[in-house]
Amino acid sequence: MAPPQHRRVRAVLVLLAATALAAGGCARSDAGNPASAKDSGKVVVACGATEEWCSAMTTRFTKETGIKAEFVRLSSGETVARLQAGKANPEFDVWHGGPADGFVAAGEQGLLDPYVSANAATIPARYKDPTGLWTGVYVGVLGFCNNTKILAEKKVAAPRSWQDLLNPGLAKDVGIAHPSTSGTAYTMLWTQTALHQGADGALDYMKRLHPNVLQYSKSGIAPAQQAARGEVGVGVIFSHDCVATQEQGFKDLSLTFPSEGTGYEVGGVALVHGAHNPSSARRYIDWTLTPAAQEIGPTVKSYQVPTNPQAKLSDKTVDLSQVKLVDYDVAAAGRAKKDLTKRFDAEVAQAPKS
Ligand code: S7P
Repeated sequence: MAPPQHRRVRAVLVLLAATALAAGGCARSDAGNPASAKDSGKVVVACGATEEWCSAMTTRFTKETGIKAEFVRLSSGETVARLQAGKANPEFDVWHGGPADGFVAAGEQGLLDPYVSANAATIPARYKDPTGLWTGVYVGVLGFCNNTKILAEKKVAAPRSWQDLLNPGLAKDVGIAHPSTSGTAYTMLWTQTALHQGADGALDYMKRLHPNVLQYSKSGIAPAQQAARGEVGVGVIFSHDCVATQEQGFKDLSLTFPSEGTGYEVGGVALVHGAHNPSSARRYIDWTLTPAAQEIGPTVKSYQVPTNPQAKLSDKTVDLSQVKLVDYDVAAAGRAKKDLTKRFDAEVAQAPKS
């Protein structure tokens, strides 16, 4: 038997080893627990609107809170792919901007964590998920962004219906994005689902439109530039992106809306699952819902409709009561997104042009 002082030393060593083990075990289990993850006082944002909007938002947030904010501008489908790739070690803390059906699709894959901000109380119920998976920050409406000069040369009137868009006189003269990457284009695809009572009718419409499509761009904003440069006669985009492009000096652009009814987005904000900076991320989300944050858009030519009823409207913002809207079910659109975009790719985009 060891002498008493050796027994005491051994007891202390055992105690130290046990403490170290416990601490190590604790650190290992904390690493997988977003609630107790460390927050380094910055927020990394996957941002779905324009570069200018993303930059203005993150800059102002930092100015008002002292919390550093970085962003990467990504289209909707790209964001879901990046969140999926980084699921075990997320590169983003918040997703801000882009149609909410993309957020629903991400939620289906466990890529977002619910967060009900106290500031969400002022946002109307139709513009937020009741569990806090996403909260709406703006609303945008799809429209036709027409290059009047090109259409005059072709002797084609500016389209005023989805039916008009099928005019053979517009062969290869319509710009839209690919719904797998673009939230704008997915909004258009789901709009057809609403107008044609389901996926088969929607895909049938998109097949008939296909000969008129010049190319399916990656980003939903690209068709505005295509129309502005005269590469196409019509771009199917969110109307505020057409207004912003007109403001860049492209005076030949005109805006029309489809008479059958058009689709709309609720641009979202959400907490990324397992975010490395969860408290900063929540503060960022809280802030995006304030009137002050939602009034920043027009300062950088982004004229979406704010979801916070207390935010002031720009006179360039579309009047939702003047546009016929389809019944757009964001949750259903999001749940269907994976399968519907896959079908679109196989049955429409990859089909040979006639
Ligand atoms: O320009 C702002 C805006 O139209 O950009 C988003 C738009 O869907 C572009 O992203 P995609 O490339 O994914 O289509 C809208 O959320 C936003 O209003």
